[in-house]
Amino acid sequence: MSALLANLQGKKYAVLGLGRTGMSAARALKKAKVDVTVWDNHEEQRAAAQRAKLELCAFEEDVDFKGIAALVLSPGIPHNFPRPHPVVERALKLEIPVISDIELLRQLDPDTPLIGITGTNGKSTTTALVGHIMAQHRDTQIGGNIGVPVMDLKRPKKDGLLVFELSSYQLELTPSLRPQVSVLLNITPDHLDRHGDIDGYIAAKKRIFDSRPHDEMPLAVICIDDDNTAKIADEIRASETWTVITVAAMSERKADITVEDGILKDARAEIEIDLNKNKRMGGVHNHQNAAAAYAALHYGFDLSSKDFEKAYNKFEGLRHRQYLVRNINGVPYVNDSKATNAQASERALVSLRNIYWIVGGQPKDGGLEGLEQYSERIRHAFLIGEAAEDFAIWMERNNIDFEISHTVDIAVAQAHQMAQQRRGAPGGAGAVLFSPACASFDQYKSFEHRGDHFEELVLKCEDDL
Ligand code: UMA
Ligand code: ADP
Repeated sequence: MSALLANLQGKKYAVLGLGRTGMSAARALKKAKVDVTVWDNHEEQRAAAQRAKLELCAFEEDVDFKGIAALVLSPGIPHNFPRPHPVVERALKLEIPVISDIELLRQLDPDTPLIGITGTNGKSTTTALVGHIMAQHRDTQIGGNIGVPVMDLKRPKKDGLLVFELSSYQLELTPSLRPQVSVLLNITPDHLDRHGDIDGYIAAKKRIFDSRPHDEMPLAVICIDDDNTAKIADEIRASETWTVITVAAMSERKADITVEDGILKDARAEIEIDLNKNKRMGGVHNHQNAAAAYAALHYGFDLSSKDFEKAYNKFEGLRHRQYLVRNINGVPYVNDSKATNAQASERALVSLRNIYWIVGGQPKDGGLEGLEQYSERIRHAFLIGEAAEDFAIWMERNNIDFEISHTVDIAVAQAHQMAQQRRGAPGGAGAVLFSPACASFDQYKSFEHRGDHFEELVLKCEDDL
C-alpha cells in the first residue's frame, strides 16, 4: 500500500493506539514518507514504537494538534461510549477527522472492488470462506477485524478484490467504505458498553450500508434470521439504493436464499447446493455463513453455483471455531477455543450430541447461564482454569457429571480416555469438544494460543486405547 500512501506526502497524521492496527498504519505511513506522530497509553507499546523509530508525541498533553489531517484511531479505543477517549475529544473539538485505518485506505483507493462482511457472529468464517473461494479466480486480499490490519495487505492487482471483516467499531470510523457487496450476517446484543445500548449497536452495524460506490448499484446480502436484521433488510430495500438479497438459514422466514437440512435453495435461479458435503462446516450457523457467501459471490461477482460448490467443499473451516482437529475411531475432537462466552459455546452445544465438554478459563459475567437447556447433550464435563469451582456448582445444579481437571493437558487426557472407552454407549460415540465459554487469559496469551495447545495435545492422542 506504500505507493498509495505516498499521495499523502506533505500532510501530517496522528495515530492513537499502537496495537496491531496502529503499528501497521504508522509503519505504512512512515514507509511512504508521510509525516506521522504516534501515541499509546501503555509504556510497553510506546517502547515498541520507539524501536520502530516512530515519532512519539503525548497527545494528551497540551501539544499543538493544528495541521493534523486526521487522527487514525484503533478500533478498541472508545470514541463515543462509555466516554470518548480524551484525545478523541480534543481532536473532535478542533474538527480533526477521527478515522480508522480502513477509512484512510478507502479514501485513497475507492475503486478496488470490496466485499465488506459484518454481523455479531460468523464474520471471520464468512470472510475466510469468501476469500478462499475468490482466491481461485482473482487476486484476493483479506483483512480487517479478522486480524490482518488492512495496511499490511498488498494492493490487489488489476481486477483484484478486497474482502474485509468489519467490526462495529471499525464501521463507525469508516464513512468512505464504498463496498460493492455488503454482507450482514446477524445481530444479537454485543459490545453494548461501546455502543450505549442495542440501538447504538444496530446503528453501528447498519453503517455498512451508508456509503456506496460512485457509479454502481451495490449488493446487500442480509441474513434475516433475527428480527434486527430482518428490519434492516426492509429498510435497505425501501431505500432503493441497494440490490437486496435475503438469506434465511436458521429460521423459517421467507427469503431469496434458504437453507433447510443443509440444502441451499436459491429460488431466483432454481439452484440447489448440498452444504452437508463439507463436514468441516457443520451446524446451521455455518450454513448461514455459507449461504451468505454464495449470495455475495453468485450475485455480486457472477460466480457459478458449480464453482462455488467446488471451492466450498474444499474449505477447511477456520481453526479455533468448532474446528474438527481429528476423528479418532469415530469420535470427533473439536477445537472451539474462540468461544469465549456462553453464547458462543451455545453454537457448539447445539451442533453436537453426547459431548465430552472441556470448559473453563477466566469466567465472564453470567458464567454458563443460558446453557441449562443443553444439559442432556453433555455426557461429561472437564472443568479447567479459574472458573472451575463456580462451574462445578452449575454442573451439580444441572445434574451433569463432571470432574475438575484444572488444565487442558489433564482434561484432554481424561476426555480422550473416557470418550474412547464409551464409544459403544447408547446414543453413539459422542464428541470431544473444547469450547471454554471463558476468556483464555488465566492460562494463555490468547484464544489462538489456547486452541493451538488443545490441537497439539489431540494430535498426540493414541488411537488404540
Ligand atoms: N490503547 C490506548 N488507550 C486506550 C485503550 C487502548 O492507548 O485508552 C491502546 C492499547 O494500549 C493497545 C491498542 O490501543 O496498544 C489496542 O488497540 P485495539 O484494541 O484496537 O487492538 P488492535 O491490536 O489494533 O486490534 C484491532 C481489533 N481489536 C479490537 O477491535 C478490540 C482486532 O479485532 C483486529 O483484528 C485488529 O484491530 C486488526 O484489524 C479483535 C477483536 O476482538 C480480534 N475485535 C472485536 C470482536 O471481534 O468482537 C471487535
Ligand atoms: P466472528 O468473527 O464474528 O467472531 P467466527 O467466524 O470467528 O465469528 O465464529 C466464532 C464462533 O461463533 C464460532 O465458533 C461459532 O460457534 C459461532 N458462529 C459462527 N458463525 C455463526 C453464525 N452465523 N451465527 C451464530 N454463531 C456463529
